[in-house]
Amino acid sequence: MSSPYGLGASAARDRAALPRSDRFDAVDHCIAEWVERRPLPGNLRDAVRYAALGPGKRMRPRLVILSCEAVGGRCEDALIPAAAVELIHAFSLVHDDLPALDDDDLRRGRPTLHRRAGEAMAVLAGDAMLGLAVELVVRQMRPRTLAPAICEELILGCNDMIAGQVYDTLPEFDGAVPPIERLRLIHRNKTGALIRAACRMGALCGGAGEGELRAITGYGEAIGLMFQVVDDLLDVTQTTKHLGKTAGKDAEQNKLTFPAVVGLAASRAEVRRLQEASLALLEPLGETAAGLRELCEYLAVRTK
Ligand code: GRG
Repeated sequence: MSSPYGLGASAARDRAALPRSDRFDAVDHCIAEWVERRPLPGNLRDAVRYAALGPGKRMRPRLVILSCEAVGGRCEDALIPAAAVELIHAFSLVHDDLPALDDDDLRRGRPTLHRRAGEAMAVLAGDAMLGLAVELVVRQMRPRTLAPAICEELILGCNDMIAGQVYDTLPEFDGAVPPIERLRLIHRNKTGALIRAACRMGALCGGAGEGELRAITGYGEAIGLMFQVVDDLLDVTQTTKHLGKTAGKDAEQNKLTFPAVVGLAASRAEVRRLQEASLALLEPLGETAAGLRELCEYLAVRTK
């Protein structure tokens, strides 16, 4: 049996479920506790809980924790940025689904937040999750001396993600820029920036040296692009039911995607190239980077 999007024999094992671990569950506890503790109107709290604690992959928090461990740090040192990056990610999904942007009804196999709680609440809950993420780091990051650097990474990643969304949905490209370059710019910002930030925050929490931070940054950039190429492939090869979000949306909206620009075979080859590049970047880190290696291999063959 081959992978549903043709990534070869290793994908025959459908690794749709990521390995569970108490240290990843701790991220949800951290978000839940923060959202419970922070004074908020009850309906806003419910909306934030629905969006931030729904059945997603928690890939960005995993990257924070595994990057911290890859440079010799401990999971608990990375929990606050791990929770913060998931709040930013959840904000981006809620706003991305709004009628003014993607206008989607389904997210994580459930109604989108604006379908459930109305458009005004979805806008405000997205805004709130952005604020809650920054406030969480400012108030709870330990050691406190790391808070400015973590905030900087988080907000740079968030702002680049928003820029990427503009390149994707409201572009103002010079006609001379070839589609593949536009596409790389969109993916690097829209999806890659927050993934890169997740990796860098984890490395900073683990006390990475210069060389380690460079390796983890390169890894984050490579898997950020790989993640989105796989996402582009899944959009054309999977069903809405399996994905838990509307499939075929990119083609319907005439989006620039890897399959649309270079075709399916070259997109699959790009995934393999990026997977190999990511793994090569981890080599100098040795055994402590085993978790990042495993995550990279899963992300290359994921089916949702
Ligand atoms: C309107 C102020 C304003 C901001 C909008 C919408 C937006 C900013 C950014 C969009 C960024 C975006 C949706 C990028 C797509 C990245 C992507 C593939 C998301 C899906 O990530 P998964 O698969 O989702 O990790 P789960 O559900 O598993 O967490």
